[in-house]
Amino acid sequence: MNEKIVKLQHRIEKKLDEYRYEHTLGVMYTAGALAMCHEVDMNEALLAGLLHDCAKCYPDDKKFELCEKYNVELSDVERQNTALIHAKLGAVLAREKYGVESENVCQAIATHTTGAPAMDKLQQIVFIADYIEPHRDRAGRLDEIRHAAFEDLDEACRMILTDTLTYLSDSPKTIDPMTKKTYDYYISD
Ligand code: DGI
Ligand code: FE
Ligand code: FE
Repeated sequence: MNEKIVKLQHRIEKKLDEYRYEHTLGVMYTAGALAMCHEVDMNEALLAGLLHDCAKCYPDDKKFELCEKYNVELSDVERQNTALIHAKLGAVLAREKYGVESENVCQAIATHTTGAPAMDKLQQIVFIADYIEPHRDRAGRLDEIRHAAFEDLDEACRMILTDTLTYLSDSPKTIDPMTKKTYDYYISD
């Protein structure tokens, strides 16, 4: 784990509440382990895991203010479902505030909530690690998905997308078009 990541860890700790910081460390180490397993750059996975929720704990008005400042364009669905904003905003903060130079890392942060069609391995790893990290305990069949994640990234994505779509369909939340596009891509693949 490189020195840059250790330094950033202290900055991120100050920006998150206790639960979110513990979750973040879980995602970081899970992403690192998945990277080892699937031959992806470990430091990129650790960095993306560490920063994936860096914009999560700002109040909504601050999120909107930061989006304006950094020219992050929001869709109507994002404006109405503010829990979605932290992914795109987090990618921009990673670049502008935390000095991340890797576009791959920023992209993996941007897509960690909805996924995206044809994700690269780093994107898949962050998307999956967010769902399976050790503190997560609410979703169904977590043991099965955790096992699949170390065998087959596409299969783990399919399982997560299937369960997420079912979960969102049962809730009053609007399904983001990107969530649906990602689902269609992986399920019909
Ligand atoms: O940030 P985390 O809690 O670690 O996890 P996340 O980035 O996957 O965000 C989860 C939140 O995003 C949760 O409140 C559900 C919401 N979400 C994910 N996909 C969609 C969605 N909300 C809406 N409205 N539509 C989606 O497609
Ligand atoms: Fe998130
Ligand atoms: Fe997360």
